[in-house]
Amino acid sequence: MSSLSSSYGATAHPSLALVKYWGKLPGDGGRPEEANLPATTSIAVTLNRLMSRVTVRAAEHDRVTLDGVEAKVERFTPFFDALRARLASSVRFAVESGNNFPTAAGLASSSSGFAALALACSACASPDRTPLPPTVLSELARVGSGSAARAVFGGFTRWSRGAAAAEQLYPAAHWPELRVVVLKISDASKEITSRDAMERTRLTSPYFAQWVEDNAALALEAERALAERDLERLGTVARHSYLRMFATMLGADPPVLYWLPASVAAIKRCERLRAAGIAAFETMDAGPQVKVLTTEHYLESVLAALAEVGEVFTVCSPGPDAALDPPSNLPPAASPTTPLDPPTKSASR
Ligand code: 2P0
Repeated sequence: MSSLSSSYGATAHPSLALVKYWGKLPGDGGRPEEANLPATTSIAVTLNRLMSRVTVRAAEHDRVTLDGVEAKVERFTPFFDALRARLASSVRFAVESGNNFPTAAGLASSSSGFAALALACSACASPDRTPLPPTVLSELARVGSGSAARAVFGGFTRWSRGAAAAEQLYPAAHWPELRVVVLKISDASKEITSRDAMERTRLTSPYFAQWVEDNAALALEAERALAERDLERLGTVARHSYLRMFATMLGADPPVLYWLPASVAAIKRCERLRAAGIAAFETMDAGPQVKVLTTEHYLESVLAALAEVGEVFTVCSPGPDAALDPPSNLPPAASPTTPLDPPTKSASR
């Protein structure tokens, strides 16, 4: 069993949805097994250069710091409780968590954060530090944040409508030439959390039912494009998914709009690149940042064009599974005093 002095570190990488999860199935009666069950099937890629890192210790009370700042522990309680129930454990957790990218700015920090937490907390609470199987970790991470179900796995993932856990479709090696250019439009935290925006959309947008109905065909098309590594096809379906997600959000009451003028400039820039025969397919999430799918072949042209409209934060390839630190030689927790390297510093394209 874990002792008060042992610490457990884990890292995970955010999951970028190509076909989006936006909306939950109703019926969350506060039971963890019903939390964050998706109304839509999502298809995603895990991004290698963006990273969350957590360190967990057994403690008297649950406690979480994010990038060195004490967080509201209630946000984490359903996840901790689900994990304790699964392991029949009464361990409380002291967590230090950090990201090498802006938190709560639409770069999926909750996906990588909860995926890393599921690994580290389960090691902390289980006998002999044995990690739980990935599908169980995915289920537990989902209780913390839906998209975290996918971030447990590297490479390419599917999280089906209503499914308790996500699954890996292909490891990262399936498509090593794929690149995702992450364009930072703003690092301000979003005005409305994705959780609240998603729920508002479900409850008030007259387009929500149609969004859900339309999703099944998009997910299927994305899977076929992925199987064939067909970027034109995958990029086209990814654009349909994010644009229809935002169309549905705009229909909410009050409407939800995460875009900034520079986001639109980036979208238009991608349109011009495609017209010139350069593969550049953008997607966006719950924030103003723009992520552009391309391949190694087109990368230099895409980077040159996008640098005119925003700050290229990093360039990612398909990334690895969430991972527990090796048992010895644990590195220190990420915090403002021990910052994670920004992804561009170590980036070698
Ligand atoms: C996704 N997003 O599929 C979608 C696309 C944002 C846009 O999952 O309430 O933090 O914790 O389950 O996972 C962001 O929402 O929401 C998200 P919760 P989450 O990646």
